[in-house]
Amino acid sequence: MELYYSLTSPYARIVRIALLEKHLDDRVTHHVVDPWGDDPSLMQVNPATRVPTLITHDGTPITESLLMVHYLEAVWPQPGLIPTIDRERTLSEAGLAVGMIDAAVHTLLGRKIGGAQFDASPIGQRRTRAINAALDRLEAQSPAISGQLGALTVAIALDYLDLRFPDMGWAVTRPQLARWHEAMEERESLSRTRPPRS
Ligand SMILES: N[C@@H](CCC(=O)N[C@@H](CS)C(=O)NCC(=O)O)C(=O)O
Repeated sequence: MELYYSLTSPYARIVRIALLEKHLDDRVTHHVVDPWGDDPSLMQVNPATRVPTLITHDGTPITESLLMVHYLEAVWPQPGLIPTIDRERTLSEAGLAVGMIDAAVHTLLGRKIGGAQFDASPIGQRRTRAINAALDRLEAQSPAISGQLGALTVAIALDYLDLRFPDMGWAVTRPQLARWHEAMEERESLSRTRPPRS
């Protein structure tokens, strides 16, 4: 398999972590690319020029991080990221986390296009509200510390907030979630894929 990714993309990190958790990482050729730099090799495999993009053993490109997780789970079910017994819960947590990531990425893009006033616009406020509502829900009920898709994706989303919105201070009013996050960070797949702070 081949994986196109950037070191800071939270979507790509979902797949990188899935590969590590499933002990598949050494079967993958890594291509670190800048998705915003119109890298020709990325454009060739993914018309959307986005990371992550996974090329399967038979040369088929798969885009969309959660579809890649679906593929990996189907072909290499063990160890499972979405165990049958916890399927609903872990999918629900993963969806909540991806919603936070989407809102955060959208906010950054909005600021790039419209400047800092994006945050005060109706759509900017909607995105901020989405992040805070998800954080509040997670404070009320954090996932179990585990290698399941939900917990891993929530940790990725919180790391991304810390990376891109360091002054946000989400942890101050959400002590339980902050403690959960700290404990999750010890997991090897998370520490090995931590985004560089640049
Ligand atoms: N829904 C996609 C989102 C992928 C995505 O937006 N990746 C960003 C990097 S974080 C990207 O490649 N952006 C470049 C662009 O939008 O042109 C997924 O889950 O894989």
